[in-house]
Parts: sequence; structure tokens; C-alpha cells
Amino acid sequence: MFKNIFNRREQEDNVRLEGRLPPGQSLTQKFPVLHYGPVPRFDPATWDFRIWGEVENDVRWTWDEFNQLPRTKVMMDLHCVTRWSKFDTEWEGVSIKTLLDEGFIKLKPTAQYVVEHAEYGYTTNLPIEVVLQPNFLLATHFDGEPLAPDHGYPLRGVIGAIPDRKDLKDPYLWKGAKWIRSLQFSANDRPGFWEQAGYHNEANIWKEQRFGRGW
Ligand SMILES: Nc1nc2c(c(=O)[nH]1)N[C@H]1C(S)=C(S)[C@@H](COP(=O)(O)O)O[C@H]1N2
Ligand SMILES: [Mo]
Repeated sequence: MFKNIFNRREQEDNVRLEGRLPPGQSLTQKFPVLHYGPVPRFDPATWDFRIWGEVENDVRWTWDEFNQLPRTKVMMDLHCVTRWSKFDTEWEGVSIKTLLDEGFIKLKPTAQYVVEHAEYGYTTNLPIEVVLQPNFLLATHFDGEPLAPDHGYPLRGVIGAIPDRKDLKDPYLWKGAKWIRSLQFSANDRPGFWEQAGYHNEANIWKEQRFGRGW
């Protein structure tokens, strides 16, 4: 127990030296649960995932169909706007870039932004450029196991920072919707749940864009 506390400081010093600790963040060894509202129930018989909006063809996948899509693994550091960071987390799921490259979806040239829609109406928005980066995933698994219900089972958007990829845009974790049910491609930016509540629209972790409109 005490060993863990000292160990935490040591690990935090390490990631700071490696340039992986964004300003105002501190390392946690736990996996905090953070969301607004209740945890939804999952019914595989009625669950679907849709991609719609500025796309050539709307798609709708059942849970079985979703699980047959090509899969990707990525290691990322997670950064929550409430100042905890969790390092070296492993995610597995479906990459939007792969769906695009392999012809599972086709965008209209007007598609510029994306809205993630989750159960109970939670939404969050990102520019298309960011959801096509390797640090955004529609994730079914965390650290080799299916997501826990309160971390988004069966499917969540997740966005983190990949070490040594400072070329990518790195928003805070609220830009990954747990219990995600659809992706809407849009011609214009549509601020989501926290963004409308005053969180920063861009949410860049390195610039500490926590609050303030930014849009
Ligand atoms: N559906 C939904 N997704 C959500 C949220 C939420 O309130 N509802 N909160 C976001 C916030 S603020 C954070 S920090 C992360 C937390 O993910 P975790 O609970 O797995 O740590 O989920 C994000 N996704
Ligand atoms: Mo958060």
C-alpha cells in the first residue's frame, strides 16, 4: 500500500521527464469512472451501431456484425479534464481510418466534423481529422478484457495520447463517448454535451484547454 504511493510519485516523475505529463495533470494508478447519468443496460438483440449524416450510404451494424469488422490495438495515455492521467492503457476495437480505407464507409466531401452519439443522449464532437487519427478508436476491449459496464460496455469512443506522436491532436478524454451508438458525420461543428456546458471545444491537453468556449 505505502509502497504503491511512493511508486506513484516515481512513475509520475518518469512520465514527466519523458514529456508525457500534460500541464496540470497528475498520474493515477487506478481507473476512475466518470460520467453523467446512469449506466445503461446492454441488450445484444436490439443494440445497433450506425454511421450516418454526410456519408454516401448510411450503415447499421448489429453487435454480431460489428464484431466482424477489422480490429486494431493501440497503447495510449488517457487524460481527464478533472486532472487525472492514466498511462500505458491498451485498447482494442475498430479504427475509423480503417473503415474508410477498406471501403466500409464512404464520406461525402462535405463531411468535416463528427458527433459521437451515446445512450441517454450524451454527445461529443470532434473534427474529422481527429477521429481519423490512430489515437481515436471505437473500443470494445481495455487491457485485453471486454469493457467493464461503467467504462462503456459494449462499445465506447476513446481518445488518448500516443507517446512519441506529438504530431497528433490530443483532446481530453471526455471526447470519447462511453456506450456509443452512432457516429454522425456533419458539414458543421455541433458542440456536444460538455462542450455546450462550457468545456473547451478543442480541448487540447497540451494547451490546457479545459474550459472556455473556444468556439
Ligand atoms: N456516455 C458518456 N460518455 C462519457 C461521459 C459521459 O458522461 N457519458 N463522460 C466523459 C468523461 S468526462 C470522461 S473523463 C470519460 C471517463 O471515462 P472512464 O469512466 O472510463 O474513465 O468518459 C467520457 N465519456
Ligand atoms: Mo472527464
